[in-house]
Amino acid sequence: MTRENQVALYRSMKLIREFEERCLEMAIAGEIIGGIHPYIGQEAVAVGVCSNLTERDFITSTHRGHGHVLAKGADPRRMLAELLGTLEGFNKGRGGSMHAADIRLGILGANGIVGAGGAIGSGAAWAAKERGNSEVVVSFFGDGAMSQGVLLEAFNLAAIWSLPILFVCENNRYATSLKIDAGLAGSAARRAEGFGMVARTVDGMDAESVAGMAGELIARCRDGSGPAFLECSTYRFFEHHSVLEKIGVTFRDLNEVADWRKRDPIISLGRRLGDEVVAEIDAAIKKEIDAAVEFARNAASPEPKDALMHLYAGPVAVRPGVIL
Ligand SMILES: Cc1ncc(C[n+]2csc(CCOP(=O)(O)OP(=O)(O)O)c2C)c(N)n1
Ligand SMILES: [Mg+2]
Repeated sequence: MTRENQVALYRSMKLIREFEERCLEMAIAGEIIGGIHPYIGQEAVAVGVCSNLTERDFITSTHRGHGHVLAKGADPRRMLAELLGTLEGFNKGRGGSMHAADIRLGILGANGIVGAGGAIGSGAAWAAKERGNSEVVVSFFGDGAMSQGVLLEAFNLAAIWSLPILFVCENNRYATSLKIDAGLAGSAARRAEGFGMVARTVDGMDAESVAGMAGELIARCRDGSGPAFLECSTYRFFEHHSVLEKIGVTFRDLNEVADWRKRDPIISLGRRLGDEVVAEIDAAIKKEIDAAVEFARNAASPEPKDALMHLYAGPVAVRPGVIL
């Protein structure tokens, strides 16, 4: 990988880390109502995968979605404004953390329903295939989604119809408090192979490895070879949700958490880049997130009388003469 690409990966991971650390503080302080699911620790997955996408490609995301949305190019100012429920958010504050979406960038949304993004992604991939260009879809989900019926149905249709979609399973070993051994029979990647998909596993704590492996699989999707599956071995550094951080509840062995923290993807890549480059990028990102916080805090909230506006789409022209 070129140094320029390594710098881009580092920059994008650091942006997510700084954004999420600030969000976690704001959630614990009660400023982000409803709290957040922090993505801290898993940055290499979103960044490595999305480094292979263009603005024309699509992603679907999860309840732990901030990292995916930022890695796909969303503006952190408008994203934070969304989390604060303001009119400057890209969904006018109606989406919030778990439904943040910037459709113009192909971000089809974070999603509060575990496993649902796989079905939405397969639909988008079907549409892309109909359009006949080389757009692809990436659907991110957690290990917990692997046992949701809707996701397995999406695998089936994607494989039967040979859709241009990469399914990315972020195996962080837990679904809330449920350890993977107690929640998932067999292996995620072997299950995907059962649907006839090419399936690979990768070290999800290393952005360069993720970028390389995702690049190969996305290229296959783009050239019409059908869906593929990537299982990324990763770990979240904080608790499942900010409220658990606030009240100090943990479901995990703290030695295990400490061991995974030693494999911080940002520190590892930073070491390869050197202190000077890292210090410069870190300072620039801090400024960018400071500005995002100020922007979001100054943004206006919707009027209570408008609470029900912007919740449903108006008529959509599917194609000339077809309006739903
Ligand atoms: C269909 C559905 N069932 C249950 C929940 C409650 N829930 C929210 S997050 C979560 C755990 C998901 O685990 P995983 O998919 O591994 O993602 P992670 O939180 O580890 O990123 C559960 C069970 C939900 N949101 N949707
Ligand atoms: Mg999980």
